[in-house]
Amino acid sequence: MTKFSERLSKLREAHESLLKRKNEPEELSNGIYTRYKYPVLTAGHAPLEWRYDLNENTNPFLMERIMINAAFNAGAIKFNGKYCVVARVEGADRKSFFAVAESPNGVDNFKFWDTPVVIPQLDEPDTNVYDMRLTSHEDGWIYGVFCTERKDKSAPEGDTVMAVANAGIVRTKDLKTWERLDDLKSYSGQQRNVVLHPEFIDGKYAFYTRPQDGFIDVGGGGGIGFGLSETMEHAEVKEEKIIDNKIYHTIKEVKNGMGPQPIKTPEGWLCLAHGVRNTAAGLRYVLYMFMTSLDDPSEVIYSPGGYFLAPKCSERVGDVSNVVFSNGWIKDDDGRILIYYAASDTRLHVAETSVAQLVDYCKNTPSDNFRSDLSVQVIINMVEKNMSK
Ligand code: M1P
Repeated sequence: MTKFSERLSKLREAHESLLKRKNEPEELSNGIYTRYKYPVLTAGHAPLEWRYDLNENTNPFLMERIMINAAFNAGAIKFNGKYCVVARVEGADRKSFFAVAESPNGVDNFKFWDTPVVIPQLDEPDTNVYDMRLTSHEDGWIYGVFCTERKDKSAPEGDTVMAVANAGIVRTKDLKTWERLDDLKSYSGQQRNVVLHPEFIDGKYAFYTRPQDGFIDVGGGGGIGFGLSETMEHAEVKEEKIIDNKIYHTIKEVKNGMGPQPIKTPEGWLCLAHGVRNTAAGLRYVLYMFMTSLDDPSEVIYSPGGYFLAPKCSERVGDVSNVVFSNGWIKDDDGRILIYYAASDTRLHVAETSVAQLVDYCKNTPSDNFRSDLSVQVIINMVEKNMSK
């Protein structure tokens, strides 16, 4: 065996064993959801064929020619009986792209398809693309709404940072061929974290938006907006109503954004979102939930206080530490829900729960009363209730 083939077989063995690793649920959960121990996707899951020139003549040292940095924020969908995620994969060159990975059970054995997703370009190409939300719409298409980032043309000379974010839109029937549609047109500045609602509202397409004045800072904008568009081919939201705002001294004080497409339940739409606050150590991203009315998804009917899921232990460390972010979840026919959440912009995890648990959580978790003394009163009420048993 040559050194090359010896190294190749070791690489293949390590890759196989990572992909085949069985995941384990945590032993004692909080009753709301159960985290799984291992990330379901990491940079190491990327196929060797993406990273190595496997020809001994042209790559005698069997070097990684293309390094993959991270695999994280993923849209998710059950497709042909398989649990599929469309992950944000980031190369060493800092460019993100999309790639589909599938699993037979949703909690382990995720394997990337042979090649990354090809996103057709518009007249002005995307510099970077990320965070695709997948919506299986009642019009029959699967839509992917993602963030497209381009250099800000109004940036002063020498400014190599200023960028503009907007919602790019693609659609597919097979997760393989993606048709590019016009980017979302809106009138409230930049957009990130845009999500398509799965049903028509008043015969129109409905979008959750996140207007923002700048690329990072939402400025005077922010909050989760809601607006309607006549078409998807040339999506245009003329008016945005803020349905869930950022609020002083809460987990969403700095900004927030919708997570995956909402899940319909007999009691309302389950919505998962992320909230951001500032700390001396930088921004902290957590997940939170709310429910909206079945009759009017722009009306919030339950708003549990505080975070739903926050970065814990090793999840707290990564390229952008102290971040959890989710743009994908899957509901099974039996009501099981798998929440795909990414840790610190580096890897993808899964937590398991159910429609019944999440509805109970949204209806019965005390809301935020915005003051310490009122939080104390909520605890005392609970203690008194327990003592009177
Ligand atoms: O780095 C944390 C997250 O930052 C952005 O989210 P938001 O627009 O709410 O600040 C996104 O770039 C997201 O991908 C990233 O995980």
